[in-house]
Amino acid sequence: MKKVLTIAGSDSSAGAGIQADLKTFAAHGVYGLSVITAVTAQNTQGVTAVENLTNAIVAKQLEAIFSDIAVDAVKIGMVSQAKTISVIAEKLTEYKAPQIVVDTVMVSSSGYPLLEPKAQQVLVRELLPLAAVVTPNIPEAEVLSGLKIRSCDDMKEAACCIREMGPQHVLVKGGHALGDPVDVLFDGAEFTILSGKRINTKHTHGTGCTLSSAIAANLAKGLSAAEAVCRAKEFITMAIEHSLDIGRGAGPTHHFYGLYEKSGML
Ligand code: PXL
Repeated sequence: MKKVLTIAGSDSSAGAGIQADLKTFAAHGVYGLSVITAVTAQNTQGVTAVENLTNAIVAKQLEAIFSDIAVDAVKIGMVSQAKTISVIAEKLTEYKAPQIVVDTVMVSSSGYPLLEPKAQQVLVRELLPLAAVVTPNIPEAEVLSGLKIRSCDDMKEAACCIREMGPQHVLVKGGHALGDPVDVLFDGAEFTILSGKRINTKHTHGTGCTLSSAIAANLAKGLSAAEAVCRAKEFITMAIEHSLDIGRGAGPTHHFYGLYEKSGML
């Protein structure tokens, strides 16, 4: 079995973060490993508190995994603090971690800040150069590129600008724009436009986490970046189409709908 590591925060409501990542890995038939960077207290209505773990325990978790297990791909999600980002970049370089997907988590969908302002530069300087794929949404792509994004051409320009920061592939996700969502993938030479149909649901908690984990799982299985991204988009589309009405706010997506359907469990 391929082994895929997520480095991210815990979401007590299990729709996003570590919990979404591990469900995504399980749904892809890869073995999921986790390094927890923070514990968030949250539900479908929002985040009420965040406690970051120490750099020492983050480093120890990474050492425990990499000293023993040959990891095939890594997904990095919420890492709030500058020093923790540096520790992660250092360890991933030391252990020559392959196929790194960076989800540039900045704020929760409910608006709670998940990246300290001064950590942003460190993310750009130390993590983006290690990335096989980076997956900013429109607001994150605007922050990273300094550009205002109003059109597909703007998304392409932002993708070019972010690629200059070192990642091999940039996926700018268009879900925050109005209308049917269009994502733009750039590999330094060609743009791939991935268009989808907007699904009418408020239950989209953890979609970014799920998509980036699905990309990492697909890379671990040996798919090219373009194929990994296309299949991951199909996976998140299925998971949103069958998202769950759990709690009073934005519910989670259904990571196992496809498997449950095939097995006759539904
Ligand atoms: O979707 C971004 C995100 C990532 N990681 C954790 C989160 C969230 C959003 O709530 O809680 C732990």
